[in-house]
Amino acid sequence: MKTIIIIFILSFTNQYVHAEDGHNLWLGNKSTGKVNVVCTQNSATLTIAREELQKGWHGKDGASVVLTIKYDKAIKCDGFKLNSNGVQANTDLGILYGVYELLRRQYTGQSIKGEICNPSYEFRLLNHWDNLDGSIERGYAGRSIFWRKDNPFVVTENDKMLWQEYARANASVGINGAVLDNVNASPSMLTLEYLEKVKAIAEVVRPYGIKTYLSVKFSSPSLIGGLKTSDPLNSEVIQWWKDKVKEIYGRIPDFGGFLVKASSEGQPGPQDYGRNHADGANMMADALKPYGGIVMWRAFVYSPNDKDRAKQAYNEFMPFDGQFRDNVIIQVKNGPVDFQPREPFSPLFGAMKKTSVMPELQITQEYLGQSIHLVFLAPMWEECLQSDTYQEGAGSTVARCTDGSIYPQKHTAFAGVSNIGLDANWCGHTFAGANWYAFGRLAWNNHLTSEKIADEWIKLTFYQTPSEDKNPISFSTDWTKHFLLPVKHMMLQSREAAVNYMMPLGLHHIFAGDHHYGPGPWFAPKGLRPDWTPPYYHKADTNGIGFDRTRTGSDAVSQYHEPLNSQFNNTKTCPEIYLLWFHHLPWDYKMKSGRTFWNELCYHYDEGLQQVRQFQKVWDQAERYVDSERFTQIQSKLRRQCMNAQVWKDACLLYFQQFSKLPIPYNRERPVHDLKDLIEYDMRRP
Ligand code: GCW
Repeated sequence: MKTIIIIFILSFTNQYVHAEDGHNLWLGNKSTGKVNVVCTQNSATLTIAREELQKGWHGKDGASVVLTIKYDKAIKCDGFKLNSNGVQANTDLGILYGVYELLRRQYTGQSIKGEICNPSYEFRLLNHWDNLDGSIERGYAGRSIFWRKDNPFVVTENDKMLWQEYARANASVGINGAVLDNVNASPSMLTLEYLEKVKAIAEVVRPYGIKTYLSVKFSSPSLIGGLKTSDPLNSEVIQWWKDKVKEIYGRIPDFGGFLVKASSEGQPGPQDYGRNHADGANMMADALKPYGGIVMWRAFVYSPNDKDRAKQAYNEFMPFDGQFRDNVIIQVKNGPVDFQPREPFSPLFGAMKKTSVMPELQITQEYLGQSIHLVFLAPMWEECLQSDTYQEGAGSTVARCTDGSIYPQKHTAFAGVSNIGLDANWCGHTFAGANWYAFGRLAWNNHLTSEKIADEWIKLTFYQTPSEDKNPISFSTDWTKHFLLPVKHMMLQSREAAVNYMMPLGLHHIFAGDHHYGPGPWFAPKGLRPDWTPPYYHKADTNGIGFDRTRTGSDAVSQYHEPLNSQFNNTKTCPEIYLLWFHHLPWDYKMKSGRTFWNELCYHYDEGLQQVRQFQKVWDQAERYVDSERFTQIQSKLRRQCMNAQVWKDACLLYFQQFSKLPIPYNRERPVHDLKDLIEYDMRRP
């Protein structure tokens, strides 16, 4: 009887649908046939490659695949050569990446025609802002998968399984490193028991090619080493770091190196001892050098009394160009301020010509709706990577200035602040998984388009091969038309929608204090440092709005190479998306559309809200193609996103209207809230 009921239920279940909590990410697809894997060598990594082919094969049933490790100088690092019947690489890891690419192409219906795929960057890293008590700074998907408060040093089978799944997901998109702890680092990270735990993690993730790295606190020698100082030029301090590094490599022979946030937001650094960034970074680099380790030294620095925070990183780092050791990489956030919904690229890209420079992106959506809002970040990253710096003539994009195409930098790297936690679906929102995926894909190939990445991710994450399907995969017209295309369109619009309803036309950092989830353009408690308050950034008054960074203002424009310097400096040539970043404009300034600036601002806020309402419609129509668990979770998050977008629009327009004193254009929808209520309102409350 039981069997009959089950068969009855199964026969009525939609062919595309099965219960799914999102834990499988983009890797949930089972093979549709058998494959014979030929490989004469053996290693833990090659065993994984073999098993992945068997688990996920979607090629011809009974076909053979040959895995060949043979040196070819056209293949770089862990790159590979792909054929429909085999993968060739210089390393085992190259084979594994080739296998994942082969399976991805089979599954997403892309052709395979004997080509070489080399990674754009040598080091492709997640930065976990995980604290040793298990909390995660700016984490929105549960607690840390690496650290916990109770029984911190016990390693369970469950831990190992999770770390393995984590490593597999990373390897499948080419990520090859993980910084395991917060850049606001605890000195305890370097104590024996924690290092033992790092060793345990490293052992699990190693076969997948993931190297472990640690964020370290600059003052560790005095905090845990018993020294009187942490001065980087002090011989005892130098020796302390050498000994510590030796101790680490004794446990973790393939340890990757250190990430350092120094002299920034209260973190200690070389400047506390009258030294500079190069003194600090080089001292650590020398300790790591004998083992092949690197130092990623962050350029995220700014001071409370700065006239323009956006200028500080450039001002502080440019004088040291050429003075860093060759195993130091300066890690630069994509924009000059701080992971805002939209910023121009950081002027350090391309400007530091004699130093290795790496981009740092934020995958966790600190400033983009956290794990509630559906915002696909690839378009934002693509915008940054494809921005032309003009540093070595036209075509000197951020991508080419950082991946070794233009400058002969010794190391190339790409980092993303992770959005992963203990939530069943890893990232809190199913669509936030797309951002982890996109980060990895762009780290491997910084010329991929957002459209291609979204297309792949949707197919891998949502398409269930109907049981009667024989290979090769063919996506039904129905699924393509009613699911793939509208959902992809929604993803590709989602970042611009967020910019529209949060801070369009160059506005930035007008978030509620501290949590950065909702709007707070008014937020300016007495005594708080000005650069932590929105009025510092929007400068709204009765004359107008925006931060004057022109040559007669803070002159941040001059940190950009011509023709950008002049372009940004002039309101007529400055792209409208950056207008308030570079200019203080009168409310009646004439925009290209013919509208006044105030009216244009109202249009953008309203447009953002309408876009999210449209996303709801797209998603509700997708119901029959998605399992109910993921469908309802996303549906309910979209409802909150709509309510939040309304709050953003009302809060910002009503607040700025106090200065513009102009009506909201009568053909736009009216605010539905009162400003005074919104000032009291905490948008984090569901
Ligand atoms: O954006 C700010 C965040 C901090 C973060 C800092 C950084 C880890 O609000 O939470 O600290 O950037 O990047 O160091």
